[in-house]
Amino acid sequence: MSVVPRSALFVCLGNICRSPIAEATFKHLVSERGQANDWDVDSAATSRYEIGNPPDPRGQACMKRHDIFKHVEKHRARQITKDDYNKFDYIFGMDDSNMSDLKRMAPSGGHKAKLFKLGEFDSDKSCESTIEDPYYATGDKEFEEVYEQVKRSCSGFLDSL
Ligand code: WE7
Repeated sequence: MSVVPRSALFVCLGNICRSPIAEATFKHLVSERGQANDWDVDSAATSRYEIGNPPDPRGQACMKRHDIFKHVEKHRARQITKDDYNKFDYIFGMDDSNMSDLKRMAPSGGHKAKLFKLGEFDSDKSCESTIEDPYYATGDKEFEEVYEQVKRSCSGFLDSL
């Protein structure tokens, strides 16, 4: 059975730590559900700072541990564009700063995409809805926490459809 194609864009500050992990995790989950071909999935930054850079080495290591790095191997950081707001059905930020940037950067006069804070879909309600920036982390623990939060949240979102 074919379905209406859907699209999701994951956004964080630099598009090198959290949002590539979210993109890879979401692609993995829709593949598991046999829906890979129904979804257009990408990630982007609110800032210009990391444009052109690959995912953070610690994020790459995390994704390799979970065998999902293949989904973002070719990804390079890009900044969100006004067009993204009308191309994607769903745009997800990771923290309150991302959400206010996403609202501020939206095209004036409305857009198609629904904006959500990804962690709002976390089934573990004891977790904060913010997926914290692991950029200044010193070990693997923070990236693993990002992965676990993102995975529960993406599953929760897919279950909500
Ligand atoms: C980050 C970052 C993250 C912080 N990825 N960068 Cl030095 C800088 C300045 C503007 C935009 C970006 Cl993206 C960056 C590099 C890349 N996850 N997190 N910077 C960060 C975190 C807490 C307080 C201040 C910053 C710049």
